[in-house]
Amino acid sequence: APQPQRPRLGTVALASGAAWVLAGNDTGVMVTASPRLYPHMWSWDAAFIMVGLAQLDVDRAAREMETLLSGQWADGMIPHIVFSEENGYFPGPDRWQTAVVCEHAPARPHTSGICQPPVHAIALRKIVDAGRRRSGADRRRAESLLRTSWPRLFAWQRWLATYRDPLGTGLIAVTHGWESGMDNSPRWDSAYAAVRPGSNLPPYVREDLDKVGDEGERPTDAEYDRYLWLIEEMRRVGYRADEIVRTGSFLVGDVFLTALFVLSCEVLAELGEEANQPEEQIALLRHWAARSRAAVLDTRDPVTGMARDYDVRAGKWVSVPSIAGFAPLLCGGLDPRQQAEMVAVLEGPDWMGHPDLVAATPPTVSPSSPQFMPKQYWRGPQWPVISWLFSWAMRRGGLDDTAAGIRAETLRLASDGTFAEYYHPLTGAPLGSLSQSWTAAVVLDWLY
Ligand code: 9YW
Repeated sequence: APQPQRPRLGTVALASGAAWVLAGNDTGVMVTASPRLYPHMWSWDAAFIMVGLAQLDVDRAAREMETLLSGQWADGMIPHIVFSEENGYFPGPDRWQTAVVCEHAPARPHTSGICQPPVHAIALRKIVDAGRRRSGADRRRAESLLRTSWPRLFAWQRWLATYRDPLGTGLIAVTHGWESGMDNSPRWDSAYAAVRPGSNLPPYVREDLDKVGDEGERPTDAEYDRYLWLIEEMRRVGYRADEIVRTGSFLVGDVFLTALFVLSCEVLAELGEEANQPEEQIALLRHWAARSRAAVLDTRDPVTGMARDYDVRAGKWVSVPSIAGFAPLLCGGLDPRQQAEMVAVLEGPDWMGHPDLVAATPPTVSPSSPQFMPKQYWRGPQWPVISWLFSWAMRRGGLDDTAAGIRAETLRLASDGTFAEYYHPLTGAPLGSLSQSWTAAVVLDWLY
């Protein structure tokens, strides 16, 4: 395979570089997602950042969780952005107006009005484990965080189970592509095509385009109009969760997010047992996990075996060859033969084993697919954070060899030391923002 051209860092230099990125992006109460492009706290980024911080400083990791939870809505939703005092990102608090129109949103900190994938229980697990490996103050800090944040994370899982299961099957739905974390993945193209921005969409100016090397690495203006239109719809109904699911233009059962929901329910149930949390709540988590795991397995395409999203508004399956098709490898539940087959596809020539890839880590879209765009955001590039998720979940599920391979190959890609948001699969070039916190955080976790 072709090799990337940049200087490669050794383990110690790479770990120091990663710690340096996290320190550089730290405002004191939050590690922003990146220095210029995203100067605020993003919900799922924060979870991965905690995973990295836990290796460096248990107290700092715990404070990150507390900052995130200070933005939790009264109904349990963890918003996708907790805003810092910085400007320079659009849409900011003035556009969202959550505290103005929604009684559940906190007045401070400012928050957005949608959510992101639930991976926070994994972060809590990592902080608790790091605290227990150390002694004295770290252990006490982690145990106390476990007691205070467990009920909050339970409320978050319950919010998803309550408001985001429109079919009643356990397939958790998103009401905006941003909620999936994979903003412009081709998974959402057909659902977005049906979103018609109204002529009364208030005007806006994007702030992202001059902060990356090349505009072609970011979503298009037509995509942004739809992102903003959905927010406008939500604002007009006061961000009422039931109303958005009933009337919003976009509603898709997200199989990848659902698999993460399963994992988080299970991890939170385990933590709840360790911390003597209410038995009926632990039982509920296990019940949601079982239901949603069955829902993930039920999405599989009868021909390809790949998991699929379901467009609730259009009433149809979405069969786009994206990384989300491998969701069952995150949440488990396949029988051994089916699982081996799916691993073989992931490691095979259409995915990680594609001969033109610089590193054998999962691209977001198959390089064999006509939709593959190697430098365009969620339409092809490799995202280290997605590799970390697969590696972590596969190790948990007993797929140690595949997990170890993904770890080694992603570290090789990231050893250019740029900590890029995403990488060009065919050249290894760093793309999007550099010094991206979650990239640094997962590298740190892997090196410890
Ligand atoms: C945006 C912060 C976020 C991630 C998302 C990613 C991107 C924000 O950056 O969205 O404005 O484009 O798609 O997953 O949380 O890193």
